[in-house]
Amino acid sequence: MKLNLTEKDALIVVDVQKDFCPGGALPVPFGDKVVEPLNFYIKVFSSSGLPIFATRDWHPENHISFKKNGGLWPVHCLQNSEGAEFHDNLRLPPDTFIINKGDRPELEAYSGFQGTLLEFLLKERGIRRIFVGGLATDYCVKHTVIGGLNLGYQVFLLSDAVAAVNINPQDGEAAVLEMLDRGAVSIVLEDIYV
Ligand code: VGL
Ligand code: ZN
Repeated sequence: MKLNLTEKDALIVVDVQKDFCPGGALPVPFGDKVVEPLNFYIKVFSSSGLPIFATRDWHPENHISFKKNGGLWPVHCLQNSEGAEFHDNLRLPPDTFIINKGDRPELEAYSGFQGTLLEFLLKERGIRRIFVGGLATDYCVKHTVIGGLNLGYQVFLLSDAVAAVNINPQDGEAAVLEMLDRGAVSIVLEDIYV
């Protein structure tokens, strides 16, 4: 496939944070492997003058998703903690839009659209197609992709720049199939790199 980027396109980098990488509080296996391909996507979008959005999980201590509060997960991505920082090697330009999510204690918010200004900011810029990669395929990437599809965006899944938690071994693959089934299009860097 060969895709030409236009002014209606935006890159969305999902939750590439230290806590989701090896050594972090909720490590995604090989989570750090998305950094290098994402840096290429970032270069392509930024050199084309296209907007880049980076979501980050941004939880308060009393967040509902933590085991101690009845949820599924160990404490992770606490607001302003080191674990909530983006991976050190992720090269986001200074004009990246940072989207905090999961900052309300009672709301899970796997999707970058949930409880954030993401849709407003995309609309404001006339964005119609979003290119989504990051962590994790089976949670926040999946919900952000499906959220975008439900809002009417054309969604491209950056399949060479995602990694899955895989609590069950097939979760990542199942998530990809579900995204494709709902209308997302899977691409790799070579499909847009000129
Ligand atoms: C995520 C589990 C808990 C994610 C966030 O970013 O995919 N997963 N919080
Ligand atoms: Zn979380």
